[in-house]
Amino acid sequence: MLSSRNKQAFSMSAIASSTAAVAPNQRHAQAPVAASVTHVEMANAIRALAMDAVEQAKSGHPGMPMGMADVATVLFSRFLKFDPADPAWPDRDRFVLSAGHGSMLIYALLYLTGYASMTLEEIKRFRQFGSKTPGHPENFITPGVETTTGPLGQGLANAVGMAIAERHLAAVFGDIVDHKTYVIASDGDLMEGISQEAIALAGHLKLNKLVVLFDDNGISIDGALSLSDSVDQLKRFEAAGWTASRIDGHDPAAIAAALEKAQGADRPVLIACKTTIGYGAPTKAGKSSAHGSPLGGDEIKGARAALGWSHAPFQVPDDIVADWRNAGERSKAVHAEWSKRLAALDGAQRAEFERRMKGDLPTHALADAMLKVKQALDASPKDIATRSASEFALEALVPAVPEMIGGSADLTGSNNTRTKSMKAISAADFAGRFIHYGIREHAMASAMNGMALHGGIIPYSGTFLVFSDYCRPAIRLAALMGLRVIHVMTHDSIGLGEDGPTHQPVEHLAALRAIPNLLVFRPADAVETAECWQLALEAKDRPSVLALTRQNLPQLRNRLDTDNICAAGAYEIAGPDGPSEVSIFATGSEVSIAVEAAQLLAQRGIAARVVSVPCFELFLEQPDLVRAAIIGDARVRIGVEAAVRQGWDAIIGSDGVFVGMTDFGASAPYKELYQRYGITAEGVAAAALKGLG
Ligand SMILES: Cc1ncc(C[n+]2csc(CCOP(=O)(O)OP(=O)(O)O)c2C)c(N)n1
Ligand SMILES: [Mg+2]
Repeated sequence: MLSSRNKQAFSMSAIASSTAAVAPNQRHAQAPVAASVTHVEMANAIRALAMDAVEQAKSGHPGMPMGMADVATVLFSRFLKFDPADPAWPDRDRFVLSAGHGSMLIYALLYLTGYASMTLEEIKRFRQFGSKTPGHPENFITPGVETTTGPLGQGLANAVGMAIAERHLAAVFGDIVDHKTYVIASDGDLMEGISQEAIALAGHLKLNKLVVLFDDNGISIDGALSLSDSVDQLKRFEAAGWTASRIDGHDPAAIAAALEKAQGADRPVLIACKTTIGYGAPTKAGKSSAHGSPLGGDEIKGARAALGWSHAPFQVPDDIVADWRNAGERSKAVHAEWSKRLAALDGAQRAEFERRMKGDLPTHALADAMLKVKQALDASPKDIATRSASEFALEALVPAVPEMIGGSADLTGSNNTRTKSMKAISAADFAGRFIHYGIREHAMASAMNGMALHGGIIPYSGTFLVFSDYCRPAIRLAALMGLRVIHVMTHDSIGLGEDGPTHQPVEHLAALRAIPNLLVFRPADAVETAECWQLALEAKDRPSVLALTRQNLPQLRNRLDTDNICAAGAYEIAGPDGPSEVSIFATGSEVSIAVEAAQLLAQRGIAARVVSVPCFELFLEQPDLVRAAIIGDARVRIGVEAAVRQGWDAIIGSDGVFVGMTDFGASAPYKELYQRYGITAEGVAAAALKGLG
């Protein structure tokens, strides 16, 4: 099945001369390694490792790595700026394997180019517990893997965020930030809806250092792509403001020429690489049967013969490994030059760059900003919506924490995420700190992951809480990866009123709380909002959601606490001096209702305390004794939240009383809705009386 051209042994120098007419791009283009082995041999090393590892694991996806081996070989041996000795080099090109099922492609590349942690032993342990070679690439497991991929489309949108981060940091720090973001994306990546949002945003922002290599193999799991798709991808990308071309993805000269051309692009670049899935496999190449299962002994034997690869499983001849290692050394000089440029930077600027890339907060500035906010709220309390309280906090936090990049999915005025001084990021000026993501929640959340992964940026965004569903796959990955991204999600209950049940979140808090490693904050007033912002910023290894109200709320915290009282996740906000018969636990807008209910109960001689629970996760992480003290020993426990009960039993127990929602809400003024659903001080007091019997 191999064409004679593809069988032909291309020497690296032959490729170099075939593209010599293209002007090398100053700092990026590095001379091809003086190689003794052929391109085909280098690519076949990837193919062989992929089929052998999948075979040994008895599971995995050999087709994609075998199909994209030529593209990856040209990229990694001639274009990608990277240093296996320093996987965290801030100015490395980012390589994103969006088609994460092809994980053996990147594992083979990491091994061959010389990442110390990727040994042949790890390749042999593909997909085994505790290996560096999990089923899909996980950036927190494997050095050299930039992001965790597998859910199709995410990697592509992550890459858009990385490319935005690069442009922004270059605008702030100059030429110590100057790298590309390369993506390998499959048919599935481009079919997912998120890809449309991502490519539209990338095209709009003219992210000219973003290059997508599309594995244009016309095959997905069900069979030929023609079963389900007839999009002209070139036209689609061009319509979004990209430059797009199609090449033979098995022709190294064509691949090199397309990548060379991409170096000087003035907009994002799509290179559709026509490939054969499972390239080399005698009966399965070009078929979906090569996609996601071991090829089998006979097929592998046939593939070895067709590819001219006579070596034993997992064996790559020394000269081929040596040439791959040379490819891994290619950027050493560029790396050294970069280190010199960094060292030559003004000391303060260098320290600032290093601080940001490490993800350390400007501790003093942040503490000063927090104090300023708390003093202002103490001096003149604000009975405002928590979305406005968030804006008030941001006015102090954004200048203090310059790595914060805000945004909104077209709800800027409703989410209150843009402070007065913030300029918008645009294609013409990336120095701004606010992103108009457009109505693209999913790509927004995923691009934020990419920014956080890039480093140097703490992204925060805005949309309505009900649309957290549109962000959820990306939020889940942020939690899995442990990324500091902060989602401001306003209009957090029936308290938004007239927009009605389509916009009133009911199950969303519970659904978000179900995601491990995600902090879901629901502050009760302006002071709690500031404290929750601080906690979200300080949560270096996890994402946060701030659920904020549309409606105004009274300021309940009227004492200046310099400590962050929300840090324990829950605390008694009101209560009698002595023991209580009733404990009322509430979050956000329902805390003031709970406080009123306690007052009603006090009038009837019943002692009730109120516990504000701004963050379930932080509360449930407290030591047993702390948790027990906050929960207390009142006879009746009541939970109040304008949302479903799910999750609340962890606090009130299965015998606790819950005042909240069981249905979707309705379109009406919010005060009337609270009345009709019984989420009122009277309702809570009545529930307490009933509980007391
Ligand atoms: C969001 C999402 N849906 C479904 C899947 C399961 N899945 C993995 S690969 C794939 C499609 C395979 O086609 P393609 O992307 O073209 O990859 P190829 O077979 O060409 O390697 C699917 C549906 C997934 N990983 N992510
Ligand atoms: Mg495909």
